[in-house]
Amino acid sequence: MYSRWKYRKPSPKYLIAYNKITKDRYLPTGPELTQSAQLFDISGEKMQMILDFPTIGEPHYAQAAPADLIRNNGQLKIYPIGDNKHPRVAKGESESKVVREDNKVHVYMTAVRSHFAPDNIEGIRMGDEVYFHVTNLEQDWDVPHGFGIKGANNAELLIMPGETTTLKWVPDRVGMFPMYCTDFCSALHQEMQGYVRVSPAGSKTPLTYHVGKQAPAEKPAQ
Ligand SMILES: [Cu+2]
Repeated sequence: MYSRWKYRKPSPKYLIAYNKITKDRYLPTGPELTQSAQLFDISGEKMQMILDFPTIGEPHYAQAAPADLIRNNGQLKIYPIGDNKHPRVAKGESESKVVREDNKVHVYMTAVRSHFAPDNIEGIRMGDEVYFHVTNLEQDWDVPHGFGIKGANNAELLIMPGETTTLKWVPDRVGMFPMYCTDFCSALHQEMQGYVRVSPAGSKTPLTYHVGKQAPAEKPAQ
């Protein structure tokens, strides 16, 4: 293990230069050019540039850490799905469901390459509050999924492998609303989508939900 103290000390090996002016360095793409940075090895007799790269915005501060400090210290790659204690988790597609509690509708949804379950929901009514509890079933590194629904006034979700997060959505009009994955997850990312139908207040449209194109499962209205 590394002691923290060790890495509070400046390294005598490297120097970084942040450079405001980059004229003639990069392709002329507009009135402003990107800023640049350069990393030097200063361990020898003569300093040597070992990396020369563009940076975003005005460069001011930098901190460097040895790669091993990150690599060897409990790097988190996934959240084990078995340890997920979220009260509205769906640990598999068979646990996905939509449950009405008065005017609150809880969608227990799963995301895995490359679909949501359920991905088609009917029976939401004006006046409802819809809570999408989306569980990312992936147990592989670097496969987050996103979730967004058209008309949501807050944000989207970004769900790490094994995690469950919730988006609240209050429909403001009757109609069909697409929902979709908002984080590129595979070549079939664009297929991670579905629809929610919102009916008028007081409508008798039963709450149904299913995956894909098959006929709605015979699930009783709740
Ligand atoms: Cu996705």
